[in-house]
Amino acid sequence: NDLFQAPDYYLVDELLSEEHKLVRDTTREWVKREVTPIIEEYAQRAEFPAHLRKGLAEIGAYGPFIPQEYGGAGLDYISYGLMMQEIERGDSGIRSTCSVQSSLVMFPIYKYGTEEQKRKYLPKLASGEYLGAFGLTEPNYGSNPGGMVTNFRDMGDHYLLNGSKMWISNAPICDIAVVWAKNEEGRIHGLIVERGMEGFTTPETKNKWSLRASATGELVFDNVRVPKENLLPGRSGLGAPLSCLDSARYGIAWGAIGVAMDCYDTALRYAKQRIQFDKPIAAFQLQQKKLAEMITEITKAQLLAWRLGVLRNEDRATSAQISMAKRNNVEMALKIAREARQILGGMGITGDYPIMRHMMNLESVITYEGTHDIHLLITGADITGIQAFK
Ligand code: TGC
Ligand code: FAD
Repeated sequence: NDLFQAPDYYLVDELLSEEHKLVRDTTREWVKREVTPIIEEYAQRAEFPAHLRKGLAEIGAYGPFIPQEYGGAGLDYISYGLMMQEIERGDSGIRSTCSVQSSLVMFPIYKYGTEEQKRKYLPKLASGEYLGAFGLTEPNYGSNPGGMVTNFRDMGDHYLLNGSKMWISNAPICDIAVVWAKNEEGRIHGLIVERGMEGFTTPETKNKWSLRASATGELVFDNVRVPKENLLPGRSGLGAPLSCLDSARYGIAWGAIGVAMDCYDTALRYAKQRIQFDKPIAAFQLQQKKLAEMITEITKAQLLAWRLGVLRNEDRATSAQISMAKRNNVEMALKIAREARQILGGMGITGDYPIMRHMMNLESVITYEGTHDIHLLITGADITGIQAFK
């Protein structure tokens, strides 16, 4: 078996079902064949590998937890997590595309959409015919999305949408966007905006040193006429977009483990082969400390993610529990990337190894979907009952 041998120090595999392992191995095999050989080149060119769209759909990475009657894979949340782990082992940017499509576009349409909206959009999103984007963040409202100024007005037979969203994954290449905007009363609602609607543009954000293989951009709405049937009627208020973030943040908690495993595995192999002072550098205590701490942290993160997955499957995972896992696991992966980079010495800064790309990607992952600080404050509010955001 020449598949990547994932570290599994506490035999976490024994906690997985046959279906989980099948999903994971299929995804792992696909990532190894389709992503690993090309990703460095695309990242260097700052280009999203658009040809992967179809393959991602084929392995079920768009809406794994959406029921099959709407084109999803009908899998549980642990399978979703394992898929994100394997895809992010390839690249955080490719995982981002899947997170947005599954948790931020398909999830709200499935949860809060009408039957017609579900039938119209979900199968096309699942098959990759449509790529979606999620517009919550604005230039002046990032951590505080409740302050958003993007708005829509009821014009009788349609809505008129104005405003702009910033830092939106998939924006330049999206076919539809789930956009959060305020009505006349200041209440937040989700609207499905389609490419081609007059006044809707998606300029690309250039000059990123992070998530270079993911397309990021703005969503700009200049008097866009949105048909009334494109409003998601099932839920309004800030809780609606935040519930989508719960699903995406959950997936990121798993995805970060994939990155950490890749960095650890790369560093361990290198340390065993690289000779200095007549010994492999793995023989030196300082390098062993780094590697031993890495596997300890990966193991803790795996257990956190697995338990969270069980709770999520039972619909018992709280938002605060999800925040804790997203925060812990992303920081864990970023620290491991930095240490792994050092183990490789000068070689660590090149694109011949994946570590530097992973490290730079994680600088976005630790900021988006709620910054590291915001997740800490969510835990703080949960345990004290006192919100320290405002
Ligand atoms: P607050 O007053 O606490 O809450 C407002 C309402 O929302 C409810 N709520 C939630 N509901 C569901 N899920 C959650 N996680 C929820 N958290 C809160 C809450 O009960 C309340 O409901 P109600 O009925 O009482 O109105 O809101 P706040 O304005 O004080 O903000 C709280 C805070 C700071 C935690 C929240 O705004 C936050 O999470 N900020 C971070 C913003 C963020 O994460 N943005 C992410 C943008 S999307 C993105 O980054 C995609 S990257 C994609 C990729 O490429 O992978
Ligand atoms: P700010 O909110 O301005 O925060 C700046 C700093 O201040 C941070 O360190 C923060 O922790 C700190 N801070 C803020 N408030 C507090 C407080 N109350 N207490 C203490 N410290 C605080 N958004 C979308 O809607 N859709 C997407 O698809 C999407 N994709 C993204 C892709 C990329 C590559 C990136 C980088 C971002 C993406 N985002 C997306 C936006 C992302 O969610 C925001 O960047 C994030 O929520 C932080 O907002 P901000 O950048 O405006 O930072």
